[in-house]
Amino acid sequence: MTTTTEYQVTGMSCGHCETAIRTEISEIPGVTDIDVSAATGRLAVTTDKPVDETAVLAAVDEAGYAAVRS
Ligand SMILES: [Cu+2]
Repeated sequence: MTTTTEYQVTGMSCGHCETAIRTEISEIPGVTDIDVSAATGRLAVTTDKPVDETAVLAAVDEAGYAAVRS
């Protein structure tokens, strides 16, 4: 079973931002899909097991952006 959680990211402006976030999120165990848009700030993370929300937020922070659960 997969679960998708959505977040709102601030600070993204282009495709490089999307890639930076995608790279960090993909390192979280259990992540199977990532949908991120600099245009809308929307980040959707699909996982095949329960994933700590704080791990996602920390990964976004690591990439240099800020996110909140939406
Ligand atoms: Cu950018």
